[in-house]
This record gives sequence, structure tokens and C-alpha cells, in this order.
Amino acid sequence: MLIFHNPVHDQHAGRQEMFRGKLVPCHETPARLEYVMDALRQRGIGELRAPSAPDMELVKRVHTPRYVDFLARAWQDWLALDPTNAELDILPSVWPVRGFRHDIEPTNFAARLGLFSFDSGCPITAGTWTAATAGAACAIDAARAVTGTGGPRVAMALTRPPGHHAGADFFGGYCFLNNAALAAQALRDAGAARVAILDVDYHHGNGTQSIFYERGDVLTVSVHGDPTTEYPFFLGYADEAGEGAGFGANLNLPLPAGTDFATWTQALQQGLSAIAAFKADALVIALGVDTYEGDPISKFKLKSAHYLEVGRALASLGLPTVFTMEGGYAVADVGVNVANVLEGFGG
Ligand code: OKS
Ligand code: ZN
Repeated sequence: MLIFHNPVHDQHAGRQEMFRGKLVPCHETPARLEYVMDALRQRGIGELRAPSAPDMELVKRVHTPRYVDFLARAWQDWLALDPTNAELDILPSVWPVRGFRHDIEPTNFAARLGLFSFDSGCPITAGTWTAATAGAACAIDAARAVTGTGGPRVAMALTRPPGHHAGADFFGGYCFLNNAALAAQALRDAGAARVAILDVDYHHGNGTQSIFYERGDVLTVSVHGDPTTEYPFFLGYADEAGEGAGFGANLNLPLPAGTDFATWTQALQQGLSAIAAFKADALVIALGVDTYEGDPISKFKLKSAHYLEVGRALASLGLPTVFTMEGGYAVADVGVNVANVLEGFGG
């Protein structure tokens, strides 16, 4: 298994996120990835590779060019407001909800920040662009590795920030560029006619769903906490089936907070059956391990040993597979849990 790791992930290190009226320390920290790297090294799992330069042409097909340009310039626009802003992270605070215009782009930076985001818990820092684009490159390289002749069957994009909440033109939920969507598009470009994305993170992969919602060539499946009570709240319900050519190519499997492995794994099997019925040629797994019982912001009850079984179940599809790294905040256990999935998957 090839592991494309993001050597500059730590340049994205948010200080604070808004939570219940207070700024609190960010959950999505560089240490998360260091624990995964340590666990893989200790167990001899995978061969590490550094990513190549990001394919910005591909990035601008999955995301809108104006969003990509916004993100690329955000930090310099922030400093232009006031040079002392270098000491602060960027957090949005105003959004165009129902009835506001979405067809205009104000020049005011705070307004543009709101236009391209959906929450106040996802800081942009000085190094966010650098880290996010290197992560995107890991995802694209991983996809190209599993589709090349003589390549491995499985590769992982071991990167942060995560990606599955990022849509074509918005950031949020700690995500900026949608690594899983980029991997799926790279698999399509490399000749896979039908690609499935299976998102096993605790949170609904709203960005991934939105990007492919009207496409029939990419099946999106997500097993997640019921959005009635769990983030991202406004998408991820069972009746979202896709639209137009994409009708029937989106499957949401929401489960109540408190769900244990026995119930969770039934939903996983349902997702795997849908992928088999879709006759996917390649698979992307948006791997979050915030389904873990010890996760500080999530409410499923998976135990570390269960992740070995998860890996075996994912491998049963027998498809060329790319893993992307999504959530998981029980920092010291994230490494063991990710390593267990990869060990269970094998190869
Ligand atoms: C609001 C909570 C934000 C939760 C973000 C979830 C990030 C994640 N303060 N997505 O998969 O793990
Ligand atoms: Zn999550």
C-alpha cells in the first residue's frame, strides 16, 4: 500500500474555533496526523511517498475557479485589512441565507468569506492554502497510483486538513479542498467509468454529496450521525437520492447518536451492497475515525478492534481503492484506529 503523506500539513494549524459563544481550541490539530504516521511506522504498514505538485487544472474542475482563487488569496487579503491580523486566524461571521443574492461577489473581504463558507468553526490560517493544496496533491497522486499499470490496488492520501465537508465553492467543517472528490475525479480521468465514494466519517460528507449530486458516474454513499441532531445538520437525510442524471446515485444512511458497532456495520453492509450493485470500477473511502467511542465531538460507539473488521469489509469489494483522511479527534487513538483499518484492508 502506498501512503501519500502531506509533508506540510502542519502549516495548517488553526488556533481557535467558535463554539457556543466562545472561541475554543481547534480539534483538528497537526498532532492527529503525527499519531497516524507513528502507528503506521511502528506496524510497518505502507510505503511512504511525498506528493507531486498539485494538478490545479483538476482542482479547478472539482471546485469553482473563483472559489479556488479566493482561497489562494485569502491570507494576503486578510493582511491587507490590517497587518496585525497576522496574529489572528480568519473566521467568517456573516452569511447570505435565504433571500440574499448569491449571484454577486462583494469586494468586502468579510462578505466574500461568508459567500464561500458555511460555519464559524473552520479557521483559515497563514498556511492553510499550502497545506490544503499539498493534501489535494496526495489525493490525486493516490488515485493515479491505483489506476496505473502494475500499481498497487490501494493507496492512502494521509493528509490534513480533511476535505469531505468542502463543496465546489465553499469551506467549512475543518475542510477546504475536497480530497475524496478530487480522488474520484482523478479515477474517472484515468479511465474508471464508474466510481463510488463511501464516507464512513461520523459526519455526513455534505461537500462530496453536493459536488456529485447531479452526476450518475459517481455514486456517493455516507454512513453518519443523523443530521437532525448532528453536524452538518442541513444535509445528509435519507431522502436525498440525487438529481437529474444523478438520481439514484446518492445514498445517505443516517444513524442515531449512540449507535454501536453491531448496528453501524449493518448500515456499512447496506452501503457496500449499493456499491456492488452500482458496478463501480474504483472506490474512494472517506475515512474518518470519529465514529470511535472515545471521540470528543461524536457519539457512535466503535472500539479500536472494530476498525480491523471495517478494513476487511471495505476490502471485500475487491476494487482499486483510495483512502482519504477525514475526521477523528481522540488524538492519541486516531493512529491505532486508522492503522487498524489499513491492516484489516490488507495489501
Ligand atoms: C461545531 C462542530 C463542528 C464539527 C465539525 C465536524 C468536523 C468533522 N463547532 N467532519 O467530519 O469531523
Ligand atoms: Zn467527522
